[in-house]
Amino acid sequence: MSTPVRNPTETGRPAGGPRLWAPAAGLAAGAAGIAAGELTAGFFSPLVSPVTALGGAVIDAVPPGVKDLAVQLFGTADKIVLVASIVVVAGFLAALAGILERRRTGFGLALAGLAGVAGLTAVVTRAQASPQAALAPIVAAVATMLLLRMLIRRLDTWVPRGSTVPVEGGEPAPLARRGFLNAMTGTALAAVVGGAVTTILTRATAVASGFRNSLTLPAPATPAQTVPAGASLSVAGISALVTPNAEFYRIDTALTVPAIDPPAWKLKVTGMVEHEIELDFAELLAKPMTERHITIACVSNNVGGDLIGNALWLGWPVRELLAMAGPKAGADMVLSTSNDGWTAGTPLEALTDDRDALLVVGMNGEPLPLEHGFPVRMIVPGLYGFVSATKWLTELKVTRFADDTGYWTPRGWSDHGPIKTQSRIDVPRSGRSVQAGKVQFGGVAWAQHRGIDRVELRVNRGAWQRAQLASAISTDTWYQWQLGIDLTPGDYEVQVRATDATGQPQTEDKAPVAPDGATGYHTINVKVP
Ligand SMILES: Nc1nc2c(c(=O)[nH]1)N[C@H]1C(S)=C(S)[C@@H](COP(=O)(O)O)O[C@H]1N2
Ligand SMILES: [Mo]
Repeated sequence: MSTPVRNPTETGRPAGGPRLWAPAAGLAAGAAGIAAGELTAGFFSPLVSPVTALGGAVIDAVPPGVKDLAVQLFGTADKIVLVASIVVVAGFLAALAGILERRRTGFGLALAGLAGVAGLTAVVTRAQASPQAALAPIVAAVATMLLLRMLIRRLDTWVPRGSTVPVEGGEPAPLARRGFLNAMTGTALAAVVGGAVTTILTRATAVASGFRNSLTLPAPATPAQTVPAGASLSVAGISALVTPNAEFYRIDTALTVPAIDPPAWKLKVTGMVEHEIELDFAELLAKPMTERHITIACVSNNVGGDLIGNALWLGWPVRELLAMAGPKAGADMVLSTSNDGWTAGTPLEALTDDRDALLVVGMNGEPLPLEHGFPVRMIVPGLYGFVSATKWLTELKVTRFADDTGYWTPRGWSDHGPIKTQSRIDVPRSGRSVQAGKVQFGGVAWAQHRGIDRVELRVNRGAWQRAQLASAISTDTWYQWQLGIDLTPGDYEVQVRATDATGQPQTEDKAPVAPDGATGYHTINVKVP
């Protein structure tokens, strides 16, 4: 009998604590280790922690179909679901490490080490990673390994109640058991406290909120067009003409909202230019600002969907910055890069022609909200967000479509993304019962940078009936429309179509969102009892 604790007791059970404590020890060690890692990240690299870096790597790696499905299934909760899945997988691996380490010293440690290498790889390959970001996964792995070894050692020397087998080091059995349980409690407590402190600390966003709150926006040199009195129709339940910031849709691949200190912000203009430029935030704010209502839309917006919004944007025209840089002949694209590494490829022409493509600092009279790109984003009238609306903007590279591609293009989306003419019925909601008589229909239609000529509705595939079209703010925004239709009891299918100002009606042909935007008529069903 060389190591008494490893030998069977008289009852035939292996010495040491009950089986179940091994995965529990693994879980506690893993949780405390990850908490230590996240805490380290909170201090040294709030934007890139092991957990969020792994999440980001998953987001970048999953095939486009899956990402689509996830967005549709979970809506904006998809990121929470992703982090939760990472936690579940980590928990499973930690429990496994506990079991392995109990079986054989070093096996569980090896698994923890491997997980640490995965975390380290994810962290150092993130665009926002600073050298010190590598510290967090190392701390997480080392802490997990030390705690795991300590807990399993105590578990090994824990002699079951009533057993007569002597324990290693001669500790009396009850003491050994208490020792293990105390160590477990301590480890679990450390995990909880570490987790809580991290949540408070890594509110780097809270820090950025501070910068944002203390910011005063300059007055526009070119104020927004006045909104015509007839632009807002009084139809209950119709989309507001201007979408409040809190209700504005949000789409991005960022697990953690980049928190950028405006004094540290810089925009670089690089690539095929006569002069490279570096612009800081104070310089940008000093430029003559333009204010414009512009409706932006996501290419992932399904027919009838809500990934679209209209806001009053304040910014400096991109064309003026590009004119200073002097694009070279042959360039046809500007690759804009976000602080988190995301990129969009925009036709150079859309940024140099007379449309007001803006380097935006203000949204609806406030500094940009953090999740909408603070401190600076790009907004380009007429183009879907994935090829133009880069948030947390840091670089504009003048280049060619033949040489560079934006984030989504190799993932199954188009390289160009002009917004397609679309219309939506906001009221009544599909599936609702409405009272017989004149039924009030209302909604929005858009064909950015071309404008809307007319909106029509048809009931049960009958003749198209022209709706009342509200006055436009500009061709770059959506238009409200309304129509009262007499309905007697029955079931109805109602469809809407818009025709843009060039005379082109939207197509009835159904197309999915990928690769360049959904088409087809928004169709709703109403019942008149
Ligand atoms: N940095 C960054 N910018 C981004 C994205 C992103 O994933 N990362 N998504 C784009 C897409 S697809 C859209 S539709 C718009 C959405 O802007 P919003 O979230 O302010 O509505 O942002 C664009 N800008
Ligand atoms: Mo999008």
